[in-house]
Amino acid sequence: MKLYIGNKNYSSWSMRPWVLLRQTGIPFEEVKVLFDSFAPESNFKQTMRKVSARGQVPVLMDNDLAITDTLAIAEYLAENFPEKNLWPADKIARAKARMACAEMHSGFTALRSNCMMNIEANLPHIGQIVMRDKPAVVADVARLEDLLGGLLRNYVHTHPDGVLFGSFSIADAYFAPMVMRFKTYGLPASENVTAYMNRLCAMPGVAAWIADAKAENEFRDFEEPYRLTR
Ligand SMILES: N[C@@H](CCC(=O)N[C@@H](CS)C(=O)NCC(=O)O)C(=O)O
Repeated sequence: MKLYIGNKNYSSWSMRPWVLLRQTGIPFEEVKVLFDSFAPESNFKQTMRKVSARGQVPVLMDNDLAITDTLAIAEYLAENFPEKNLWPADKIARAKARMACAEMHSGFTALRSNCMMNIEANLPHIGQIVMRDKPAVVADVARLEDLLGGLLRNYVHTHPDGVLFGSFSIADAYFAPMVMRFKTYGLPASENVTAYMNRLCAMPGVAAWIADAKAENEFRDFEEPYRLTR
């Protein structure tokens, strides 16, 4: 299988399936298509449109099947590798994990658009301004605390990994880019949620992505609303 991804520093959607594959030891080949721009004539768009008409990353290629959209990729992997328990085994936990991923997929738009993923950057001063001026971001941060805090209270004691549903699942991969945003922008979280974020960052699959992102050195102005120079 091949996974097409964008810049590791910026591409939050790419991070999710990559972390899922790497953390669970499913073999795959990474194909990185660096962002130049998202204009139709850009190298990124021209390259990705040849892979799938949608022209976005991530794309999972399994032989000649191109799967687009992170949730569809995660479901495909869960079906093909049942022994990896990518979703929690318990039906109720699985329903909650799916709810959390679906909410992540379609929600948290204010947080996502005002605090774009930028792993290499350290922007706590921007986080403070955003939290002062953007009530929708404040609401997203509160909702995330509520969601993660609630799951951690219910499940964390069931496994020493201390992740969302006891052992690493699609839900943890789904929230990893959000954790990156909390770190870059110094967003507030409770002690319990902060400890989870730190545990997640230390997991080998997540740590490997972070290390690659920090070493990448491929910066793009259109992904950098807050930095004029580096
Ligand atoms: N819902 C899609 C979102 C994918 C997405 O927005 N990818 C971004 C990179 S993180 C992209 O390819 N942007 C280029 C564009 O929209 O033209 C998914 O879950 O995979």
